[in-house]
Amino acid sequence: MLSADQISSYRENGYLMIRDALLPDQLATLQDLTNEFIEASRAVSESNDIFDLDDGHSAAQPRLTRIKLPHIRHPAFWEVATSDRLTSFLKPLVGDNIRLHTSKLNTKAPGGGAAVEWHQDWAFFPHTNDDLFSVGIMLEDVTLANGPLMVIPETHKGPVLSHHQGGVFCGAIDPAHPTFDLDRAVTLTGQAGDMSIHHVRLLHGSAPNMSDGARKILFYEMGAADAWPINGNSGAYTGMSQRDVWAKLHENMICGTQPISARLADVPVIMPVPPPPDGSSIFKVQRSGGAVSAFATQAEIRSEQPA
Ligand SMILES: O=C(O)CCC(=O)C(=O)O
Repeated sequence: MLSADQISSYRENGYLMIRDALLPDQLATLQDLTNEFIEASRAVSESNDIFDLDDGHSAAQPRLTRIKLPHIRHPAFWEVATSDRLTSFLKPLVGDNIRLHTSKLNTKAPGGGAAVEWHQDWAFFPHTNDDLFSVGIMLEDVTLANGPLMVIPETHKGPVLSHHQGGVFCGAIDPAHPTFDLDRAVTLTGQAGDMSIHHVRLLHGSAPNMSDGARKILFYEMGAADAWPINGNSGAYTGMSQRDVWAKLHENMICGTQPISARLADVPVIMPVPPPPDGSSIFKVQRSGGAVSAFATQAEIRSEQPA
């Protein structure tokens, strides 16, 4: 359950922190499984359907940015998502009918694990309404040092900023954008078992993990079941890649050109196309799409400091 204050705070600010959201046995199960997946990644030398590898990954030292789609990798991830415990926090925000859009377990590796550049999830998967959010379950303590999620309150009520660079979708805003105000950012730290919820249009990002432990946050992207995905980001539903969808749109043109804007009532939408060369995870989208980093300088300064 959520209190009336929590609900109005979410509506006003676009995010919410819930302490001890997971039951102890749920947390322990997911922690064990996550460690097993990280162990299994020792056998992998290239990113694949399950693992998104970070720079420097090796059998001796696993370095992952992400375990992809955990809800289909092991039933426990689905069971937690659908548990009465979790849904009791979500129903007050978007009603009783909730659908999962996707899931990911971002396991930012120790000692510099990749930043996530500032973005709005909505830019990746626009829907017919914006009653969608991302649930972030902390599987280990999240501290200032290990690349916590940062959010800019109330931006979910503002415009959807451009996530394009050089005419390509790059999954990140330009940090030089005049409305981007880092001074307003709130850092979401917490203990294992705590959970954040952020609105699909809220601006958020996270710095590299400069600690000596992995930063593990399990994200479920969900929303009201009456929010229908707008075609063009149909990969999660059709199995088609963004590249194939983009090609198909062109194939079907009778005359003229395919615009990247879409006309809709009430919700601002910019379609996440043309896709970048590698769309296999947000890390790869931002890197291959040429996103301008808000964190590069910070990471460089930190890595230049003597150990
Ligand atoms: O892992 C993080 O810190 C942020 C993840 C995120 O925003 C995303 O994957 O869309």
